[in-house]
Amino acid sequence: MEPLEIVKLFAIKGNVKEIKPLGNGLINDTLLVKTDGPDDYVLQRINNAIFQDVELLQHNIDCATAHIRKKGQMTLTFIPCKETGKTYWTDGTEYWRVSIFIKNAFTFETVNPEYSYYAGKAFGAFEAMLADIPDTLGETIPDFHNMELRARQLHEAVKADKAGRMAEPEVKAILEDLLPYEEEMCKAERLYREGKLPKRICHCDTKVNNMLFNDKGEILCVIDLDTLMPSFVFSDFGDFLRTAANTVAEDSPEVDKVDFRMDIFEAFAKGYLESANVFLTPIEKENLPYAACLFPYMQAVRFFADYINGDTYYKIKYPEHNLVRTRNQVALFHAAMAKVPQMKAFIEKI
Ligand code: GN1
Ligand code: MG
Repeated sequence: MEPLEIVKLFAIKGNVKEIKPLGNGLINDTLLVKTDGPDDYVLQRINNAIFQDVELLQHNIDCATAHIRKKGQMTLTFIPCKETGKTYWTDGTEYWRVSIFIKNAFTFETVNPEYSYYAGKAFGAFEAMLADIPDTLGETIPDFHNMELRARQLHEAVKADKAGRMAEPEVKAILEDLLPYEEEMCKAERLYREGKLPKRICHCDTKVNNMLFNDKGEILCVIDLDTLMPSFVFSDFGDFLRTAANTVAEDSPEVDKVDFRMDIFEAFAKGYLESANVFLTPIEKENLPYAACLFPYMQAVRFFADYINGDTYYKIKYPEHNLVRTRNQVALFHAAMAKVPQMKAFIEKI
């Protein structure tokens, strides 16, 4: 079915004038639907190979957006399907959903320290807002940010060598670079097993471009809620810095230009702690510098495993795209690791 036919299955207002691509997510297909009515819409095809339980995914989103709206905060509004009343439509093969396009909002691929401070406040507040949600949310991708699982998946990819890429000398070198840190990076799972680290409702995809800003640099709301699920707070803290504190984009081939920006870290950490201090435990706070290293590491492992598997997960624009992303994230990981003492000192100071 064509996007135009699909959007008409939802209770939208007005007539559709134009449909065009929107944003640059790596998983779903996103379209902007312009109408002659009061609202324009975002039409998305949910990647069902990755999100296998769309019913649960939309349940999480419906509960979270209702809870946030009840607290008077801005969030995404999903439009029900006319026939079923559910916030998604499926023909058994494809899964689609529609939300209201938020006007006068901007997304960014990079942010300055001032915007990072606002982002920190917003994500801390987002987690605080969801801390008392009465519904039970499930893991839309089970063990999504479980580093032990991601490490295991890398080992399986290496063993299976489906795309024959283990023969590339650089691939072997990257593997040797990553392996010595594996145990250290799996610390969160150990703390969890020891009962020292809680899971909370987190966003789990706090890339810079998953936030809507107004023209003053304030956060209007957090978008891309597919991965909203119980996780460690490290997810939101670490993944924001992974994208925002990198001096270049996550897929920039200019590896020698990769660095971890302390000014962004400090601004974000300050904002985050201002709003999240009310619920964070000492262990969570103490480990925020670890989170800043964990996420480049985990993303390197994920991009790398996908490259070795023959690029089956992330959308790629050219054959070496996942390898380029891996090099970049490995460089960012090392840059962040080198700054852990500075990060610790800053967290202690505030
Ligand atoms: C994916 O959908 P998008 O592009 O916002 C991925 C994230 C990665 C990110 C890397 C469900 O996010 O976990 O960090 O790409 N989402 C999923 O850019 O795997
Ligand atoms: Mg996105």
